Amino acid sequence: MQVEVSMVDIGKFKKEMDGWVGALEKASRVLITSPGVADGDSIGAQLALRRMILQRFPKTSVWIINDEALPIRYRFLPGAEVVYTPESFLASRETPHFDVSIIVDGGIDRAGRVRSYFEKSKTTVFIDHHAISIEFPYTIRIVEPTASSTTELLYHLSQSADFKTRVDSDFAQLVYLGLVFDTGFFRHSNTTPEVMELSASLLRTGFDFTRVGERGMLERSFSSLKMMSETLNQSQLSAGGKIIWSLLPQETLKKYQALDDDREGIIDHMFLTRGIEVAVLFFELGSGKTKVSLRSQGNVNVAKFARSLTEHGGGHNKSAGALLDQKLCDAAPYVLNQLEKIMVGQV
Ligand SMILES: [Mn+2]
Repeated sequence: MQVEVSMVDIGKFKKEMDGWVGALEKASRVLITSPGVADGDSIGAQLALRRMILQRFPKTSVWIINDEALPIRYRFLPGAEVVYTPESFLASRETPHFDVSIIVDGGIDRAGRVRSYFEKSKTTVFIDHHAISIEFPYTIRIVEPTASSTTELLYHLSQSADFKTRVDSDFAQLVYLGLVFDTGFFRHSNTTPEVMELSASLLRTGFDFTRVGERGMLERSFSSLKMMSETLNQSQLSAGGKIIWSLLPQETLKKYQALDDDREGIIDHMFLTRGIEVAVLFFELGSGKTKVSLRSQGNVNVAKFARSLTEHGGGHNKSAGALLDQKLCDAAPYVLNQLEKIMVGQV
């Protein structure tokens, strides 16, 4: 079998790196952010990036500010105590003025209130591994879709002559968290030989990788465990057993006092049901909108399907999502009906 090897080659970003490092040299205040609720890759990337910048430019002040509070599961990470929300940042009596602003693992369109801070900066930098992103006039774009994760891309940037970041056990575990999160513990198709080699070299720094994997990815609160149990218990099959789906209405989210990241992981269990081709989980958002999460075994391209539902849909072939302007009770039958049509046509 031919092994597909995708090398993350950062040589092509020479111009971008020169521009970025030049801006950092002159900067006294730097902002780092990520869109939405932090996941393992986005928080790993933000904290690793802060270390990279502070080691190379120790006189700079570097803030991490996200629109949403950091999920509890990530608060054990080295440096997590310096992750702010706009409220806690303003409460620290700092002014939201930054010379250089950097967004990692997704575009500024989903950065909420942090967007206004970002836009006011002289230099804006976008570092990502997603192929699709909105047009925003970033000063510098470093986007590498062959990277498994933002932390993989950042690791390579950190080892360039511009930064030469010391890879100690703290830095290594931040990069590692992004790798395990975005590859689903080295299961997804983005798990390249290079990802495994990089992980091996990170492990040699001696951090507690069991703790990073278990606390950073698998641990749940007791009420979150109960909510997962109820959601799995109520899942149903359709399309002759090819689709498994379930609902997470506001009522259930409230009953278990669910936090945003409590929704993580449920669909992964549904997806592993023998014989199914697509798993669908519907989340009711408070605003009368519905978020649809999709996972496919491979025959159905769920990114394409998500885009067919709405322009606010997309993702990867096997893992995608969409945000619908419909209530849960309308969105679920509509989406399942559309999906069944595709799957019946497929034979
Ligand atoms: Mn990512």
